[in-house]
Amino acid sequence: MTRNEAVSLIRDKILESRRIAITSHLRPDGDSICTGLALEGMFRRIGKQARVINHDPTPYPFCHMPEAGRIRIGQIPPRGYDLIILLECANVERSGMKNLGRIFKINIDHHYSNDHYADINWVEPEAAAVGEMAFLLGERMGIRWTPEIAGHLYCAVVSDTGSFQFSNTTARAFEVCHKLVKLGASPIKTTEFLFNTNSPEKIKLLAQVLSTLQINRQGHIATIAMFKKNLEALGLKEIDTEDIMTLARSIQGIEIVLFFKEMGRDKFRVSIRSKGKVNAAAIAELFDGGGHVHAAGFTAIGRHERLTKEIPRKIEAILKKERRFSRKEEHPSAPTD
Ligand SMILES: [Mn+2]
Repeated sequence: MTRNEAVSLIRDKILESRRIAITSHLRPDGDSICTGLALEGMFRRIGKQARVINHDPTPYPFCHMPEAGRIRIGQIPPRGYDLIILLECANVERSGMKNLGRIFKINIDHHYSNDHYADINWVEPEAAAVGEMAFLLGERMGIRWTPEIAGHLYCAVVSDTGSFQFSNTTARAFEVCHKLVKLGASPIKTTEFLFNTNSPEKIKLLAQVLSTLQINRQGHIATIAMFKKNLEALGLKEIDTEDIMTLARSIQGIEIVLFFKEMGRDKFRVSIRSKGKVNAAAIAELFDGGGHVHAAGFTAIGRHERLTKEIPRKIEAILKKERRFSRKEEHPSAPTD
């Protein structure tokens, strides 16, 4: 199905629906939260009953948006909605929602790994954010925009592109943001809100996490770690750590950052960020995870000391093999070694 076909089907389904629930993945991020609120606003403008219902609470700083109070936390009731839109969910389980079996589902995502499980699937890995996709949908629906809706979509794109720094920053992302600013989104307000609201505890945490920095001998894989005790000592709960990874990735020569977040005893969520030709999603898949080309993740079980040695070593071996292979591809007549 082409994008055009998917967007038309989605538009028609929305128009014929009365009560629409919008949900996103567990531990929702700026893109999924702001896009959810924007879609809710868009659908209400065309007379629909719409509501964002997320399984997990809204994290900082998004919980401080005045509209965050509109988000319901919990389960989508099995009756009462005739359409559910799932944002950035590779499968229904990712939403944390149960008993959605019979309700019509639309799956909107910009990640490579997606099970295409819904009645309509619009999966576009080239999109910078689902916020960008929601804007294209709104244009097709002829939505009369408000500064509030434009602001949410702009915030979604800025948040997912790391303020237009990541590799997903495309001409179309700029084009969409250009239109959103014209429609009333405020770049300065968004930047202040997203990036200049750190608490002192967050900066102390940043220092602790960066002090765990290890770099492999070749100098291209950086490892950092965050333990539960770090968060507890500072009285922090779930916290956005994207900026900490961005700092580790700013080290010259670093192509991959592995961020180990302790989830439980000997259990870590490992976030991967990569640069250039290194495919983070492909690496994550080797460890049963998934994600984007430059941002992915997986779960690892074992002692931290052992994992931070073994995992970079495995990745080194894979990269070495891949690079030898691609060199041969580029120079087919080169002697094999
Ligand atoms: Mn996103």
